[in-house]
Amino acid sequence: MTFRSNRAEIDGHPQVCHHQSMMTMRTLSGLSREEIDTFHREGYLVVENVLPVSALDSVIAEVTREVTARAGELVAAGRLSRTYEELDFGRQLIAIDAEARGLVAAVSSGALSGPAIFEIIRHPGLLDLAESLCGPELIASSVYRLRPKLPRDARGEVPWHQDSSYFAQDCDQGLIVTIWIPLVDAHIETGCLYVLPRMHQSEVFRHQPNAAGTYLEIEAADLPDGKPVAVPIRKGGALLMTNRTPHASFENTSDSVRWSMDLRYQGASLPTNAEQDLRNDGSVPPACYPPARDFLVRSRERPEDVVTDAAVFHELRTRHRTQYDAGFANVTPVAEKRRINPFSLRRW
Ligand SMILES: O=C(O)CCC(=O)C(=O)O
Repeated sequence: MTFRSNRAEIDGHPQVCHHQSMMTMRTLSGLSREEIDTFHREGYLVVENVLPVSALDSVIAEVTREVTARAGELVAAGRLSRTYEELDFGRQLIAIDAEARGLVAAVSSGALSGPAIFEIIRHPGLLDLAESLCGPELIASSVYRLRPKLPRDARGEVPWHQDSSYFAQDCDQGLIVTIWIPLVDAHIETGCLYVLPRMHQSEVFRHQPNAAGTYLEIEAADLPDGKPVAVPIRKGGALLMTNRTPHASFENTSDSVRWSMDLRYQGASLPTNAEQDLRNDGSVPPACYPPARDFLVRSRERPEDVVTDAAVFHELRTRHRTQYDAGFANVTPVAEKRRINPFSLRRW
């Protein structure tokens, strides 16, 4: 397989994370003591069979509707020959992208925020995992990402980075858990994630924008020595990482799209804008990632403030982002949707 220049040296043979494969749904709610210890020691943890296929299939159906609707608009505008809706989830976007490249960006990242996406973010199985690490007052971050990684497409290759490189420095020492979930089986050929174990104990390494200006990356010279581990995950499983765990994903050499989502959670003691709208004077409440709106997703102390309505979720995050962009005159044109938000660039 092809690795990019900023990968750690791995003698051409990545170590592969082998985890117990259970065919039945996990019954344990939350993480065991041993799993928590592993997470804190290694900086990552694989949890299998945590999401029922039905919950993921709802997301797939919602994303497929969005892709087909947007493709329909392109057909109407004469920019696409047909919607390719007869193709399956792994292939429809490939066929569309071959004719109209803009559609991938239009559905990627945080562009979609429908009810099935909201239900996955607040799925009790995932919240139990997040609670085991972040405590019972749980904030979900609006910085969730939907990622279609197309075959042999450099746009989907994510260079080595720590998520903290995109966040406010005040949050470096806190824990923001990333829960990475594949919507289809993710293995080495389709472009699963790679992690550098035990490096999360270090500081945040130096990051720079990559050549395309789409991601922050740790350049080879700044990458710590260590043996990357490939982390294949089956549909229904999850990879948990800290905000300082270096990770990357490389080329999809299969012939089908690797769809995944990465979700983020933190405890209420870290800076968060979950309770605050943007101020009228345009100033921005402190948060680990101010451009996006957080929201309370589980609470024993204030259950009445937990966001449980998909329409409220959609409205909150859309209004916040619109006002943030307007206030800071950094409205991101559609063509630039995949560029790094100026907030994250300020740090580097
Ligand atoms: O899904 C990928 O390929 C990259 C994910 C990632 O970088 C993240 O979850 O922070």
